[in-house]
Amino acid sequence: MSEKRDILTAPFIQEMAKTTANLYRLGWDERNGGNISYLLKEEEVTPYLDIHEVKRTLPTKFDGSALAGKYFIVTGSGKYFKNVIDAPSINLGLIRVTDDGQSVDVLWGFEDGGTPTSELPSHLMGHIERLKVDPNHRIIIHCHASNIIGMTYTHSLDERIFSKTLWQMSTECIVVFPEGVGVVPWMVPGTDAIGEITAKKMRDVRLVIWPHHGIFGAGTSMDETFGLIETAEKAAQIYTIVCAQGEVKQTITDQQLQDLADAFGVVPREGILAISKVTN
Ligand code: 2HA
Ligand code: ZN
Repeated sequence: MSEKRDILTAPFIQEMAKTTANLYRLGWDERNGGNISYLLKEEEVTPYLDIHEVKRTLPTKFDGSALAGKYFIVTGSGKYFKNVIDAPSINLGLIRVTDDGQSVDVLWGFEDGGTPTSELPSHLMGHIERLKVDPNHRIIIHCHASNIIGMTYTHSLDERIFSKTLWQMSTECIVVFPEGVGVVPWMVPGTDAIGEITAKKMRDVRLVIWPHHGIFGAGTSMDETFGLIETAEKAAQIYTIVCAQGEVKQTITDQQLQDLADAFGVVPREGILAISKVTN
């Protein structure tokens, strides 16, 4: 058997460590808040691990068979993002979904006996739905983005109205998430039920807001997914500033939002912009 490389030098571990540190630094993952899962290709794992060596098998409470055999590096339940960079093998774990989809095998990490994030159902169900619409999909990040959470107290939770406000708060938003955001009702986190509704939204959008809790973002790379959340959170921050400053005198108009979408070749989600389409 060939010599294995030190997994702590693996690009995916470095990405997890840097991303959790950045999210912590931004104040979006206090205490054990937030979780990340990153779909890995087998050929990314094999230079570092004997994939036949299963340390533990942990049951999941839902049918993950659509992900059978797939590998993920995930943050641990109850673990603090700020600690990942100093102790990856305790705070992260590399898991593989079993053939029957009822459990996950732990191949590396969670060295203090830990388990995957409490939001594993939402993550795995989200991966299942995103992979159906985007074969390059790989990442799901959940975090407690401060201004997005704030907005869920003061703004309508109608997802079309919410999406439009975010688009209006920063010119780049409609280009970065032309499909808008999804908003689910307030629900108990960590359950299959919130996982199901979040994943269902993810058929159409890559950002799903959990009112009074946080946000889920999905994407093909860590940069793209982080950037997506960052862009929405920045727009929410502008909303906070605008509300604090007082009366709104002007905004980006629906026609200007459509012009932006046209200029960047993206299609805004139907039913948000009030403009009459001119066809040539
Ligand atoms: O992992 O963020 O939603 C802690 C949480 C639960
Ligand atoms: Zn959370």
